[in-house]
Amino acid sequence: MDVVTFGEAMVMFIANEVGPLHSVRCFSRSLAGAEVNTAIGFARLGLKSGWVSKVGDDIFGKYIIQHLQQENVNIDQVMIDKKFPTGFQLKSKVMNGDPEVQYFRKGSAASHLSIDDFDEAYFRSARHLHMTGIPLALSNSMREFAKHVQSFMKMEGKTVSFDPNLRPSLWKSHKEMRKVINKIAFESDFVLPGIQEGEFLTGFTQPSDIASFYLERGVKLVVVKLGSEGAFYKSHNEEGYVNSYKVSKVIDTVGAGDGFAVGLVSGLLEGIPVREAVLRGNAIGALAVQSAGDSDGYPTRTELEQFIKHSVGRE
Ligand code: KDG
Repeated sequence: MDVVTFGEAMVMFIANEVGPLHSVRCFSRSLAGAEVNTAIGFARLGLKSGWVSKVGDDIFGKYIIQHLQQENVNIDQVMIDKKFPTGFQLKSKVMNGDPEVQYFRKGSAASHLSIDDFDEAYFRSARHLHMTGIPLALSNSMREFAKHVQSFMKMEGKTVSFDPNLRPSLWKSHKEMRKVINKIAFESDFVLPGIQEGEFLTGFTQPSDIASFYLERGVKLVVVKLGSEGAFYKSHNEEGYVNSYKVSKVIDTVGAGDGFAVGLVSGLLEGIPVREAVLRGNAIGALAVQSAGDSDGYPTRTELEQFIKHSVGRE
């Protein structure tokens, strides 16, 4: 495999009409979960990706498995848990800004993933591990699993990318969130915070200072996502801003950060220059915001190449 990832997938019901969630009558079913989004994104580009998790023995679990089979994501390590259910979430439809999200995931099957479920050979078979901060917040057992996977992959000489993906509502306190997330970030090769996440995690406001904070603690490359302003990257020998692509209509911003990770990490794994990998991240982010589902807008390899070639309207 090229990339392995792990986390929680949820069935997502997206409102068909604009308005607060409690007033919505009709929803469309889709799939959510930062890590599963990235696994789908990598597979669409033709990389071999695997996603490790647990789902409940229920229709939501069946839906997730079927969806991932259709997307060619390896699910050999997706376990079916007889005791706990698959989580789900509702997402509102908005004209501007970020949608309202309500989770129904407490005590889900995925949150029971633990070190007992760790399969050494499966993780060893991947070149790269992509992680996000969400599993660190879901349960103690999942946090231990995450730490274990990261140290194992590092010991095996694999590269690790980490997107903090801060979800304050899932954490007991901001202090704990900062401490736990930074500990994992310091042990990663590539760290990809959004600008506000970077500010919160480091106390700095400038992308360059946020990046230096992590570089000084052992990280090799930091890419700070700046939304419609593009992204800033910094390693020990290069740095720069990469503009975003012009987007005609933003439909839903959720899933854009995961799309960015797919572009960046796939580029790095393919050995293209860092700047081009960041540009690829921006391209997938731009495609992602133009559709309602988290991963619906992620491109195939041909779609990505066409988009980059024809998007002359870069700001
Ligand atoms: O990155 C997109 C995710 O936020 C979304 O799919 C839901 O993973 C999710 C979460 O736990 O918030």
